Order: sequence, then structure tokens, then C-alpha cells
Amino acid sequence: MKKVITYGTFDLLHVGHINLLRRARELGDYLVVALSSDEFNAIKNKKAYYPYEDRKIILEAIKYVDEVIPEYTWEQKIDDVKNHNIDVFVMGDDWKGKFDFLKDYCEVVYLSRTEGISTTKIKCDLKAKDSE
Ligand code: C2G
Repeated sequence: MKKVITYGTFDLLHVGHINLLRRARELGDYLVVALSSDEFNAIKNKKAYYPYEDRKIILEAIKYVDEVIPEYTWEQKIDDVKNHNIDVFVMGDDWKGKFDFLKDYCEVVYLSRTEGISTTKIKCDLKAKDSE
């Protein structure tokens, strides 16, 4: 079984996330998503709208996702790849090059981001609508 892993906050789920998860899953037979904890989001200077537990339930409902584990630190990726017998590490190409150190442990694939959509854009658009 070819196992794939990807990491992220996945807040306010949108087609960019789904496009990433679908293509990541297509690279193997089993997709693990390492979901940023609320505490790790604070380290990433992100404030998710949904708390970790809700984001986890939402991700687990997606047919491309086989398992969700928590992401607590920047440094856990090598252990995750080893402990979960991961064959392929996948991230959107806004991260291109940032995780090439994992090439010693698994295949590293950066997939193109979906243009025109982001959680930040959703929040801005909703705020703008509110003030219309
Ligand atoms: N993504 C995408 N297209 C978009 C928006 C996001 O392909 N329009 C991808 C990102 O490139 C990332 C994944 O969806 O691979 C999750 O995005 P975020 O939740 O924003 O994840 P991020 O905060 O980048 O966390 O250790 C890695 C970090 O946890 C990554």
C-alpha cells in the first residue's frame, strides 16, 4: 500500500483544499492528513475559524482522506514519515523547496495551488459584504 501524507490547517474548507487532497490521494492508495493544531496555528500566526476538533471531523468526512493526525510542530515531519511508513509527501507549491530535506525519507511532490481561492480571501470577502 502506497501511503501519502500532507499537512495543513484546512480552515473554512474550499475547492483549493479539495483539489489538493484529491490529487494527493491519487498519488497513492492511502492519504494521511497532518492537521495543524490550534496551538501550532498560533505558531504559524494563523487563527482558524474552526477549532481543531471541528476541522478534523470535516476532513475525516472527505472521501480522499483516510486518516487525520495532529500537527503540533514544524519538526515532526521526519518522524511522521517514518512512523506512518509514508512513501510520498505532498504540499501545495507555495511551499516548493521548503521540505526537500524529506527526500532522504520519501518522495516529495509539490502540487500547483488552485488560483483565486484561499481561506484569507473568503474571510476578506465576507467582511467586505458585511460592510456593504
Ligand atoms: N492550497 C491549494 N490551493 C489553495 C489554497 C491552499 O492547493 N488555493 C493547499 C496549500 O498549498 C496546502 C494545503 O492546501 O498544501 C493546505 O493549505 P493551508 O491549510 O493553508 O495549509 P498551510 O497553512 O500552508 O499549512 O507544515 C505545513 C503547514 O502546516 C502547511
